[in-house]
Amino acid sequence: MQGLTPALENLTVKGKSMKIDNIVKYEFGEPYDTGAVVSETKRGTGIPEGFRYDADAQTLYYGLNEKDMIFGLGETVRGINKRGWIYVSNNSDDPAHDDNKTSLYASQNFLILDDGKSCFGIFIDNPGSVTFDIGYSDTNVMSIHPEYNDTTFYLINGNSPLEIVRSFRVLTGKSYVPPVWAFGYGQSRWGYKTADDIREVAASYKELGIPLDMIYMDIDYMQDFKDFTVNPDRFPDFENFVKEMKEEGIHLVPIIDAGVKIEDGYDVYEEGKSKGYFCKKEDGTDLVAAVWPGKVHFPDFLNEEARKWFGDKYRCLTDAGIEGFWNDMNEPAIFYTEDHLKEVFSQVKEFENKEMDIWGFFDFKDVVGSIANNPEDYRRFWHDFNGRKVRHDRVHNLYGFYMTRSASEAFERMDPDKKILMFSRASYTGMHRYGGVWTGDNTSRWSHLLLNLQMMPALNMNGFLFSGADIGGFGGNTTEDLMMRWIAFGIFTPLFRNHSALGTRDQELYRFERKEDFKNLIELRYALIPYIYSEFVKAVNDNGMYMKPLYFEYRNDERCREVEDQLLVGDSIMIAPVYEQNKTGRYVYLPEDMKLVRFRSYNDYDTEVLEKGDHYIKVGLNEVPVFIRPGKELPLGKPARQVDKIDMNDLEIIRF
Ligand code: MIG
Repeated sequence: MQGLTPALENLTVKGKSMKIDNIVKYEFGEPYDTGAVVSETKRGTGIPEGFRYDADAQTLYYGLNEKDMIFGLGETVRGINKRGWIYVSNNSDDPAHDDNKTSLYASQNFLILDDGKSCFGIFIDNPGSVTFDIGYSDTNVMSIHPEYNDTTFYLINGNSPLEIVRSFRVLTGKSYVPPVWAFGYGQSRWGYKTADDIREVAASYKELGIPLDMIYMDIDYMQDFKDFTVNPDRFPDFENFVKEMKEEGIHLVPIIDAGVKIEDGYDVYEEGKSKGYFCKKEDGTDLVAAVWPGKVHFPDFLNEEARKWFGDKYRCLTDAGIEGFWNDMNEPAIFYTEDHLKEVFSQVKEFENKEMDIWGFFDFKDVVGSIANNPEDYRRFWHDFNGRKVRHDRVHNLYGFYMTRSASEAFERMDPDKKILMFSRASYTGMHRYGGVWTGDNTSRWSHLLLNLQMMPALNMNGFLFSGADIGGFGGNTTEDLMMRWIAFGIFTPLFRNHSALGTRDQELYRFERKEDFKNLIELRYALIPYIYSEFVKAVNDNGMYMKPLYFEYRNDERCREVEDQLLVGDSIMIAPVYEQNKTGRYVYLPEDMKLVRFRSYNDYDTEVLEKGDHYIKVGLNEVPVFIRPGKELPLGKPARQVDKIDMNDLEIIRF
C-alpha cells in the first residue's frame, strides 16, 4: 500500500502562483481582489464565448441544450445536477434547508456545464449577491446576474469535468488539510455547559468502547458568550481540563463566534474599539448589532490589520492546549441592529395609531417578523478592504472566509508546522485553502441525509474537501433509525460530527438502544481511516475530488447522468446509502461489475460480485454496503479508540 500515508510536507502550501493556459478571465466593472484566486490566467476581451450579455439587465445568458447538466455551486439545496432551480449566492443564516430556498450559508460560485460531449466551467468571482438561474425561468437558458456589476468571470476549458475541476483548483489553490485526528468521530451538542457535562460524554463513549476523538464546545463554555473567554465557574482550571481530556485521547474543539460583545473592560472589545478594528457605519461609528452575547461589534476581517489582531486572539486558547476550532455566525448572522430596531419600534407605533385592516396586519407582521438577518442591515456597515472603503453588502460573502483566514494565518504564524483543526459555517471560494466547512443548521429529517450526500460532490469540486453535515440532524428530534442510516453515510465524510440543537432530543450514540450496532459503525469508520485519509490527501495533492458523482468517472454511461444517490469515494469504492425511512434495502446502479462488501462491522462482512446493471440490495439497519471497483482494493485497519492509536501499517486488503 505505497503512498497510503503520504508525506505531509508541501500540503500547507496555500497555493502557488502559476500561469494556466486553459482559463480565460473577463472583467466586468471594477472587480475586487477577493483572494479567491492564486494563479495568473489569460485575459479575454468582450463577452465570454457562447454567452450573450444584456448590459441593461446586467445579466449573462447561456442557452442550454436538452442534454446539458450543471454541476457545482457548492453548498446549495436540491440535487447533484443543479438544473431547474434558481440559486442565490448570498450567505444566509437560514436553518430551513428546504427545496424552495435559494441561499444557504455558503457562496461557491464555480460550476460546470456538460452535455456529455463537451464541457466547460465558470467561476464568477464576485463577493456580493449573485443569482444563478439555471433553467428555472426558462428551461433552456442559464442566466447569471450579479447584484453589483464588479465581477471577474473565469471561463475554464477542459475535456472532462474532472479536468476542469483540476484547473479550477490550480486557479484557486490547494485545499486545507486538518490534523489526522480530525478524521475521527466527534460528538457535539449545543447544551453542554460544564466540564462535567463533557466528562460524562467522554466517559459514556469510553464505557461502551465506542471510538471518539473530539468533543465540541458550543457557546456555553464562554463567559457571557464573549469570544476568547472561558467561564471559570463552569470550567475551573481550564488548562488542566484540556490536559485531562487529552489524556483520555479527546480533543476539545471550542466554537468562536463573529460578534464581539460590547462590554467595558473586556479586552477584545476595548482593543478593537480603540484600534478602530470594528465595522463602521457610514458616519464612522461602530455598527451595533445583537447576537448571542447581546450587543456586539463585528471585527472588520477584511482589514488586514484587524484580521491579524483577531487571529492572534485564538492564542489564548491554543496556549491552553486547544488544537481545533469551529467559526460560527460569520455570514454574519444578525439578530437585530440597534438602528433597525429603533425603526421597527417607531413603525409599530404607527400601526398602533392606525385602524388596521387585514392587509395592514400582514404588513405589520412583515415589519416585526423580518428583524433578524434583514437585508437592510447588511447595507448599514462598511469595510476597509485593501485600503478601499466598501459597503458590506458588496463583499458580503467574504466575511466568513476572512474570519477563517484570520485564524488560519495566525496559526501559521504561531507554528507553521502544526496543524490546527478549523472549519467554518459561512464560506466563499478560496476559503478552502484555510479551513473546512460544515453545512450549518440542518434538521433531523430523512431528506437532509440525502441532501448531505448531494452537497458533498459540489463542495469537493469547490475545494472544500474537509466538510460534512451535522449528523443525525441539528434542529428537531432525531430517531434511532435516522441516526443509524446517517452515521452509515457519515462514516465516509471527512468531517464526521454528530451535532444537535439546544432543546432537541439527546442524540449521543449511547442514548439509543442499539449501542452495539452504533459501536460497529464507528469502528468501521476507524478501520476505514487509512483509506479515507489517504484518498483525501491524494485529492488535495492532485486538486481532485474525494467524493464524486458517478457521472464524473463514467461519462459515457448514459445512466450515470441521473444517479443522484450514490457517490464514488476515493479511487476504489462506490457507496449507495439508504436514506429513506423503514427501508430494508434499495436499488443500486452499477456502471460496471463491482464487488459488494456488506459490512456489519469491520471484521464481520460478506462479499458478492455483482454484474454491471441494476440491482436491488438488502441493507439491514446495521449494515453498510460498499462497492469495490474492478482492479481496486480497499484497505482496512484495526479500529482503535482514537485515530492516533490506529496502526496504519496493519492493514487487511479487500480486493476486486
Ligand atoms: O444561532 O452556537 O450553526 O451549530 O450549535 C445559533 C449555537 C448559533 C449556530 C450553529 C450551531 C450552533 C449554534 N449556532
